[in-house]
This record gives sequence, C-alpha cells and structure tokens, in this order.
Amino acid sequence: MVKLIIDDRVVEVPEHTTILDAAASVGIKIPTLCYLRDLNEVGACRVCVVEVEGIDQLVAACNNYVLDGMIVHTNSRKARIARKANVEFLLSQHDSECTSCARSGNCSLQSLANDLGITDLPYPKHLEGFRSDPAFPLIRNNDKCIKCLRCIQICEKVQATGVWDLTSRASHASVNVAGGKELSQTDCALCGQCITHCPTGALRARDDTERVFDALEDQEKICLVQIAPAVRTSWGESLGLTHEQATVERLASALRAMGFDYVFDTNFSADLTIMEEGSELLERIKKASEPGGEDIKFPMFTSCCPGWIRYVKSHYPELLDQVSTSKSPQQMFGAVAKTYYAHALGVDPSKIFSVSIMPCVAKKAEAALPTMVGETGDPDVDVVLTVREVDRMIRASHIDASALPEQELDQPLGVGTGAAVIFGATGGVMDAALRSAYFLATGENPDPDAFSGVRGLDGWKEKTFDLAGTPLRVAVAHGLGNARKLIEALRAGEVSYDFVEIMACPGGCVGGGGQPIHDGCELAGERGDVLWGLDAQAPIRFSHENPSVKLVYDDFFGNPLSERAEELLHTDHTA
Ligand code: HC0
Ligand code: SF4
Repeated sequence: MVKLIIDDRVVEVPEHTTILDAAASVGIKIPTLCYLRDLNEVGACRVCVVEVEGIDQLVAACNNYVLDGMIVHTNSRKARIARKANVEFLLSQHDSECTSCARSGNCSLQSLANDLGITDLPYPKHLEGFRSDPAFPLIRNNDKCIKCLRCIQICEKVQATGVWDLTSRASHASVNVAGGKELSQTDCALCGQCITHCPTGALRARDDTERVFDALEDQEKICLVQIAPAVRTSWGESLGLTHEQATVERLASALRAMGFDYVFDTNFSADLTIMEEGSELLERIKKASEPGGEDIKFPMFTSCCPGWIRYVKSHYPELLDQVSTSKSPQQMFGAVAKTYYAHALGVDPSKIFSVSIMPCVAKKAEAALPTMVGETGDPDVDVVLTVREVDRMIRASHIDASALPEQELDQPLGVGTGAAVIFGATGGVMDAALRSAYFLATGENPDPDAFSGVRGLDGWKEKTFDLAGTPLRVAVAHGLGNARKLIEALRAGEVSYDFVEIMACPGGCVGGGGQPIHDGCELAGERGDVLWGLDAQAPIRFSHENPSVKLVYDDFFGNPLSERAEELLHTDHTA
C-alpha cells in the first residue's frame, strides 16, 4: 500500500494507483476531459493537472501514479489557474455556439468552462471550418473537436476500425478521417461509439426529427412506429425518469400524444427473426449432413446488427455467405408493416409512414439500403430515430412523460416475448434462437434459462449445448474488436463453431451509439440487466409461442422460409 496526503487528507491506496483514482477514493473529484479508463489515459487535455509538493511542474492526475509520502494539492491557486488557462486555450479553437449544438446541456467542455468561471476569452478564435457531409448518418464538426483523442482510441482499439487519425502536430494538430478520405468512403461501421464517447458536440448523428414531425402533421399519412428492445432501458434517462417510470407502455403514451396512429414493438419482429433464423440454422445443419453438403460452411453468423454487417462487408467480404440471410427485426417489421398490415388496414402501402426508434446509428443506413424497399421502391422503414432524437421530440412537443399513464401497445404487431426483449443485450439473440431451435428440433420446449451460459459482459463467450443429441458449438462476441479476434481465431483454425452472434456495440444494443450519452459512464451492463429482468417476468418466453407471430404465419407467410417469407424477410447482404 502507498500512503500520501491529498488536500490535507491522509489517503492509503494500492501501488500503481493514479492520483486521479487515489483522490476519487476519498471523494475528491478532479475534473477530466480526455480521460477514459483503460483506453485514453494520455493526459492530452491537461485539465486534471494537480500540484505535487517538491515538483516544479504540475502533473496530470490521470496518468501519474501515487508515491509514498506524496503531498498533492488538487485545487491550489497554481493548479486552478493552469486548469483554467488550458480550458481557455481549448475554447480559443472551439466553435462555442452552444445554443445550436446537439450536445448543449450535455457537454463536458461546456460544464467545465462554466465550473471554472470562464466568462470571457482572453485569446482570439482560430477555427478550422471543416464539416463532414451532413447527409451521412455520422457527422463531424472539427471546430467542436478538443483533440482529446477518444474517438481515435475507441474506433481503433475497441472497434478495430481505425477511421480517425491525428493529422499534423503541435498547434496545427487536428483529428480527422485517416488518409484524408471522405467519411462516407471509409470502412466506418456506423456503430456510433465515437459519438457516445465524444465529450463535446464534435461528433453527432444526423437529425431526422423534422421528417417525422412533417409526416405526423400530414393528414394523408398513417404514422406507425416500432420501438426496439433496448430503447425501453434508456429512453427516460435524459428526461429524468427512473427505470420503473420509463416503461415501454409510458413511451407508447408519449408517442400517441405526439400524434402516432399506431405504436408497435420491434420485439414482435425479433420473434419473427428467431423463427426465420432458427429455421435457417437447422436447415443448414441438415443440408450439411446430406450428400453434397460439404460445401456448406460454418459457423453461421447472426445478421441483425447493421454495424456488424457493415464491418463484415468491408473487412471480411468472403464471410458474407455465412451470414444469415434473415433481415434484421427492424427491416422485417418494415416489410410486414407495408404488406400484411397495410392489407389488414385496407390501405395502399404508400399511405403508411413507418418510423423506428433505435439505440443505433447504423440502423439509419440499413433502412436506406436499396434492397430494403417494397414493390414500388419506397423504403420499408421511412425514418430511423435514435433514442436521443425521440427524447428531443418528446421535449419539443412539450410532453411531460412522467405525468402520462401507461398504455398498451397496439395489436397485433405490438406483441413480443421475453425471448425478443433480450435481443438488446449481448448473448440475447443466441439465447432466444437456441430456445426456439431446441423446440423446432425436438417439438418440446427447453427450460427457458437452459442457455444462460451465453449471457454476461465477457467480450467473447463460447459454449457447447446439446440440441436433440447433436452438440451445437456457439459463440457470442460484442464490440467489433472482439469480433475481429474471434474471426481471426476461426481463420487460424484455433476455434470452430456452428453458430455465432455478433453485436457491434459493447454490451449489445443497450450500449448502442444512438443511446443517451453520459460522459465517462458505461451503462450497458445496467441497461442489459433491465432486459434480462423483463425476460424473466415475461408471460411468454419463447418466440415460437408469440401469438402475433403465429397469426402472421397463418394468415400471410405460411411457414418460416416459405417463398413469401424468403421474398420479404430475407436478403443476400449484397447491397
Ligand atoms: Fe437492436 Fe435489433 S436488438 S439490432 O440491438 O436483432 O438497434 O434494441 O432493434 O433490428 O430486435 C438495435 C436493439 C434492435 C434489430 C431487434 C436485432
Ligand atoms: Fe469508428 Fe464506429 Fe465512429 Fe465509425 S461510428 S468512426 S466505426 S467508432
């Protein structure tokens, strides 16, 4: 143990503890901007500087370890003045139009400048003027970048993608797209992790809320909305609601108050996905054991995460024929809404305006794929809103969600099972798929918790389950860096699996790039627990028992993998 004094308090901590953590252990919060635990401990912003007796220069608290007998002053005059000057330098290169910034009120630079009492800037402004393409779902404004390097680290180390780089050095240093490319021409997976880890408004998602407001006002349109599984864990966070208040039923109320005609659940189509994907897996296994089946390659990969699909297309295109052809639940929902449901309502599909609320940025690009359209060429999903956008719409509509009653979702596309709701947490798609694959293979339900071995936040999990006498080797990875490790191990012959679930974002959709932002705080684990809790309490925990899914098969698709199902619910991922 190391004993030191911080701000006149005796502190005892293990060796190799940073000054930042030692101070935090006794409740002293040293401000930071660039710091991200284990990922970005570079001391670039110099905001966490503290004074250490006997050392002339101030030291960064985030990447200097404590020493026995050290005497630290975290807020001495010298430290305070330097911290303030460092933030003033950052502001001299910053577009401080806070009122028109997507992160206004949720920006670490804005809060810090305010906390430090910066009301006037002693330096002239130098702005770069660089803005990326406003039509692409991910948008960069370099004049809001503080060169903290977090986006570089998260994209390279966690997401194995390396879109960003530091260009030039010293006072000309700038973070930009590596290789000078247009952002839309890079391998960006659109996972949005650089957005949720940016301390300011330098990175944001495209805002599509006006298109939805316009449609809601259009008397000719029938506006329906689907709510993704992970949205119910997070939509209330920026509205000051507790998890208990922020139920999907209360969100349904808010959406109806905003003018939506029908509020449905992506859980419905997550159950539909399980029927199609589970049947596809069993079909592949069966075909592989038949003569000529040696060409069928394993593992089969899940296809529901569009960040993963973008990644596999750009990094491992040779694996595309091993990715399930099932469309994602978002897109299955869109296809059902503009065919089966339009018919049920007796309206032309062009009258339907279909919105989805997702914790995801890549879903915006998925909905715009040329393959995700109906017969007339109209998109199956017209607009994808992130959770941040829908929260903005609720505020802009002056809706006090906490005062609204809970309301049931609409029938029949508002019905989902416990197996569907866990899609939003890593391991959930696999767990749900195995529950129904077991039923499809044996005609009997397994214990709904029989496949719980794939749950949890380990980056790469593997298990072998017995499926009607056949051992099924499965793996689950979340975060594209973990996906890359898994694929490289497969290629090297170090592992082999039958079925693999991959989600681009750490923790799965609960940690998605379209979720509310809490700087420096990872909430994926907590939000995931909400989903596992909803599953445990659900009256139905098997996708094949979803009455609406049964209805849609009986009335419209016939069976999983039928001709109509193949046409509307599957894709070859070539677009
Ligand atoms: Fe997800 Fe999905 S689980 S990708 O994370 O499969 O975004 O929540 O909606 O489509 O269902 C996101 C979340 C979805 C889809 C579902 C899948
Ligand atoms: Fe990298 Fe994801 Fe950001 Fe794209 S969205 S630049 S892949 S972190």
